[in-house]
Amino acid sequence: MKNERAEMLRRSIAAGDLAVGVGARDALEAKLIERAGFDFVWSSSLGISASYAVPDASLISMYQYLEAARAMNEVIGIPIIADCDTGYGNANNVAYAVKRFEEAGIAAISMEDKKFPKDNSLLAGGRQELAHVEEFAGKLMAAKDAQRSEEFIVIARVEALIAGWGEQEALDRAYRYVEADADYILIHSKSTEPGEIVSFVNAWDGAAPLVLVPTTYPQLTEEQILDLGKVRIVIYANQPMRAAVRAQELLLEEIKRVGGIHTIDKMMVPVSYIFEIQGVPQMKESEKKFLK
Ligand code: SPV
Ligand code: MG
Repeated sequence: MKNERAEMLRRSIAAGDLAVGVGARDALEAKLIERAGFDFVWSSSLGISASYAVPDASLISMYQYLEAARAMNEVIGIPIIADCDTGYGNANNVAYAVKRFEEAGIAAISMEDKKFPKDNSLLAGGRQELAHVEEFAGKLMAAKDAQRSEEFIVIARVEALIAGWGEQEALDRAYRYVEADADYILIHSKSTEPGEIVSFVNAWDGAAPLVLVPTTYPQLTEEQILDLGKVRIVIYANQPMRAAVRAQELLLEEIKRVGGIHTIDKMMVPVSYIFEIQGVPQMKESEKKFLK
């Protein structure tokens, strides 16, 4: 079995470029991200759980995350990095999840070294309990052992900075995860200044490329990230969802305020635009051939 989307992601990184992806909660958002020219989609646990309006705290099941990622994958041609939280349990759950995500054509999974059930990393006062290093290394080995194609990518996400355990702990964990065969290291930070991440990146001399999620330190531009030299993937994890919520609330307020929908045309795309994103033109083409 060949995983062509994983190969695509690997190729863009090998070329020395920065692969830039954006977080989606559903297939429509994934499609917009592809159309805007990004390299990959991040199927976000925050986004998918928010689409059910429940906390990002391991509440919905592996299958709900899988179905969301599968639906995205079916309508786009760029790779997906699936945010698989803590791997949904122990090494057995991880092996099972990797088989299902890879069968669905997903290019990569990212798994974080926290205890199940987890809290979102950016949640003020959230439970940020780290798993034992060896337990997590075992989960990474289980993931790599379960993948069927050579190309499939397993990203180890280090949460030591999020949990406040410091840079040395983060580095020690990241080196151990590379030994356990992780393909890339996602180093996450909730600092509102890029200093913490820049310091980690400068100290890192492991074999694996690094992945950043600059939600809380947006000052760090792609150009500056490329200059750091060791980062190959950047994920803008949740901006389309946050923009959509803002836009929808403004629209809903306006309808309430004026008592009708006669003032809101400029706040929306036309229905025909939605039809186009849904692939109606392609469906009509095939109707011509096949509807007798
Ligand atoms: C997500 O988008 O679900 C992530 C990134 O895991 S964060 O919200 O920063 O934890
Ligand atoms: Mg997540």
